Amino acid sequence: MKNQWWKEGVYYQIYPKSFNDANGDGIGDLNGIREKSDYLKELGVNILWLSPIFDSPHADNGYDISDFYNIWPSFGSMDDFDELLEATHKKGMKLILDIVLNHTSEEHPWFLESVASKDNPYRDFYHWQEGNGDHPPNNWESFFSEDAWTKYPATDEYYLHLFTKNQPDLNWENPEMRKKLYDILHFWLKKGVDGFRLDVIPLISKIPGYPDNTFTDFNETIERVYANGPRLHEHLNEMYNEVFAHYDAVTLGEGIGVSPDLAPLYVSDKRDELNMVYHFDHMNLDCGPGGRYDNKPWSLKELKAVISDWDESMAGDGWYAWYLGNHDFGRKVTRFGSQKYWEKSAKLLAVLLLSQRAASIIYQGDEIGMTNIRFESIEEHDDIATHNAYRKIVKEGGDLNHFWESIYMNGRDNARTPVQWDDSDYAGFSTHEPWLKVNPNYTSINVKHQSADNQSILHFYKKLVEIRRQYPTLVYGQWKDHFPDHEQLFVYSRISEDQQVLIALNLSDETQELQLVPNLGQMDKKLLLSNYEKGSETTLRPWEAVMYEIL
Ligand code: ISL
Ligand code: CA
Repeated sequence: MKNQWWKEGVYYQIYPKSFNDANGDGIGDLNGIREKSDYLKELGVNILWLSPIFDSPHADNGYDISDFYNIWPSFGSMDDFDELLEATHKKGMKLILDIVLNHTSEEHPWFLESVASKDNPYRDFYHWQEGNGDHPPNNWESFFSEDAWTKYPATDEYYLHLFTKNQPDLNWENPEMRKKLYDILHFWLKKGVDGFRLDVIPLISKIPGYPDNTFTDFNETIERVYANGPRLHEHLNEMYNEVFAHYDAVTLGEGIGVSPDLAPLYVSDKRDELNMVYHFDHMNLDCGPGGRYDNKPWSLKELKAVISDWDESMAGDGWYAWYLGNHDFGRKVTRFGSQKYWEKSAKLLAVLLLSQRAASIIYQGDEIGMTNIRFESIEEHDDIATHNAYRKIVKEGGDLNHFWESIYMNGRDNARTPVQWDDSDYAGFSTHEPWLKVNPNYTSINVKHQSADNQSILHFYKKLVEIRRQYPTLVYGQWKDHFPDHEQLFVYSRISEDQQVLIALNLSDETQELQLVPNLGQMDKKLLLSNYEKGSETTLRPWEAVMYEIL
């Protein structure tokens, strides 16, 4: 297996709207990111991923692009972007952009042309269909709790949108449309960006004839109906040949609907499609049959199985990216950690994040253990997905208490509250009231406090990122789970020819016996990292995490 910068780099995802506001209007911006480039450099991350920065009406916070060639004015200008790119490169870091090629905004000029008439040359850039009598063309439901088709009165036809009606899906069957997308990618790559995170890329090829969905489980619907369409791999291969073959740039696909069995089709070295995908299998562990608004307990055994299945699938050929939260989910410490052992569990999760055979992605604010927030009412929420789901549950008379508990655990706004820089007003994110409420715990959880405390979560992350750099076996080494069935302990090794690291994690509020690891006491070893002061070799305390080099 070939070593590559994009495999071993530590990624840091920035949600620009919430990262840092330089001009005091309550909205994070590109200059705000540039102001923090020393902070990021010191943290040790080396690839920055920016959630979409293109011009957009922000119905879905930029995942609805109206102009691929310009920056959203609230984020800044193209000059600001060029300066950010230069500053990032000067500091030895790379920058990748998040781009949406499955759909545009309804305000994109192509769509405005497309709605105008049935014979407009842009008509075929989107999916237009006649209704079924008074009904939409089929029974598809969008990801955001509404019909996936909306009727446009002027021509009496429906257009397809797998997300909100503000996000019409592009028709990849149309070669001119594809060519225009490739031109966009070339434009940014020529500017010097180091790659792309490709939003919902598995969804670009639709099943011809748009047959009805017969699955009741939404995840199954995603995998078998919306994602992995018949021409998907043909399109990805064409995009590679037309665009990415000409640059040293990374492609990270958002692997929605991608199982470990299907993943090699996307990322095998032999296929010239994408470099990596990130999957959703662990993100779905706490979702009941009703999906993300139907929260249920998760188990460690299932999490281990997810990691093991993916590791096995990618072991010979291919690579994936690993994360424990992003802008679409609850904060990882609230979801997978412990309330009682907040600090210990945040550190343990950092180890879990940065010790897999995959590219690690840190989500902004996780390096200080930012937590979920409990909003008082639906009005305080911004996320359109949350609003739609709420409307639906009210309409259908569903269980509102369960809905709120699910939102508290996994609502998307949890991860979108402003980054907590210090304990001044608005957490030092802005001098103006931010677009989304600051988590009230900013007075105790913030970067300033943790920078000054060398036992903090922030310092722990720095150490860990450095260790991952010093121990390539943590990136490339084989992965071996010692006790796949244990419900509290997660003990695994990373093994290469000349290096071996043992990782032991206790994901519970109780002390656990560790003699489980045969001969640990007799082994010649060096403690690389621990989240308690003095480690013991026979027990692991609540949420204790240790990493040994086996000599
Ligand atoms: O998992 C989800 C729904 O069950 C989502 O939160 C999300 O819609 C899905 O992961 C796809 O995400 C991406 O595309 C969306 C955008 O809203 C998300 O922010 C983006 O990450 C539409 O562009
Ligand atoms: Ca601003």
